[in-house]
Amino acid sequence: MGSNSSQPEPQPPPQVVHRFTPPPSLCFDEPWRRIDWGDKQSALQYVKDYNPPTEGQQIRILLHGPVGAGKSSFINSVNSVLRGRIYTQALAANTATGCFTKEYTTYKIQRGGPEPYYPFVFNDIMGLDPLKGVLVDDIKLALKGHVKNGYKFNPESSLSEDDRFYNSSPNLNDKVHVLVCVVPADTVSGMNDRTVQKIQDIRMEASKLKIPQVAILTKIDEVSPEVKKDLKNVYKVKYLKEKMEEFSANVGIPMNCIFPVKNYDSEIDLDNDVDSLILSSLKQIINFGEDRINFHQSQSESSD
Ligand SMILES: Nc1nc2c(ncn2[C@@H]2O[C@H](COP(=O)(O)OP(=O)(O)O)[C@@H](O)[C@H]2O)c(=O)[nH]1
Ligand SMILES: [Mg+2]
Repeated sequence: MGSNSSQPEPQPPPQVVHRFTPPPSLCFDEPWRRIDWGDKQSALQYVKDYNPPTEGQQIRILLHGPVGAGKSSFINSVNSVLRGRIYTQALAANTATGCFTKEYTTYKIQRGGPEPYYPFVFNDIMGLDPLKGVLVDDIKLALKGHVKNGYKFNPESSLSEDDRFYNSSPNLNDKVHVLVCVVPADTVSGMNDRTVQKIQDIRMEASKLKIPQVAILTKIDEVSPEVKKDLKNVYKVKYLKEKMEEFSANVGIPMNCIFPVKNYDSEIDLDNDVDSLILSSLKQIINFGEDRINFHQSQSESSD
């Protein structure tokens, strides 16, 4: 061995790993919207005790948004909060890998007690991809209750009246009562014009049918270190408020119908703050759904 053998081998410079680290956010001194963080129990009880005005009635909540927005996670999070432990697979069991083949599925949440399920149900639709998403015409059919469970959306052609999955005489429970647009906080600014147009088209149809509309801004923990550290900062972080305002201005959903949430994504235990935010949005969604049902009952349906 030569004399060089004791020399250390030249090492390559340490690799720099580029990871997206959100900058520290500017915060308001006081939250601009109130959440009673210490009293999750009353919001939970409100939802647990909720019953629609007429027996047998259910509130159908349709979530639409891009693949990966957090639609399934939101349904799973609601299921977890209401059932008191983390559920990750139960309601997403039939999620197909390809977005085109995803079936229209009604997700129910077990209640326990004399009523086996809660009187609100969820459907989700991959509706915002301008090229590959579910067609706006199919979303309109879903809103009116014409799409039966199990239907596989086809991005090329919409459901026809002679299809066995076409429900030609939808009842009040088949119709959608609240339309929820699910958008990740980090994509609000990069949304292309066609996506915005698609959201507006769907909204316009829902408005014609007098269906209330809500937006849920997910993944708020990923865009703000303050929120990641402490979810209670959600209504203090200026950046998040700006994103909500930007989204509101782009698609026309008023600020008081936009709710930031953090879904359960990797947790194994429930967290009071995560629960509180989920419950706060769910309570509003239920109230909007009830308004829609009351409207149905006070009007003879002429719109559809
Ligand atoms: N950090 C974080 N991750 C989330 C949140 N919501 C969803 N995710 C993750 O985002 C991914 C896509 O979510 P998913 O619910 O499958 O989206 P879907 O395609 O709209 O149903 C999953 O890996 C989730 O764990 C959230 O609020 N925060
Ligand atoms: Mg999904």
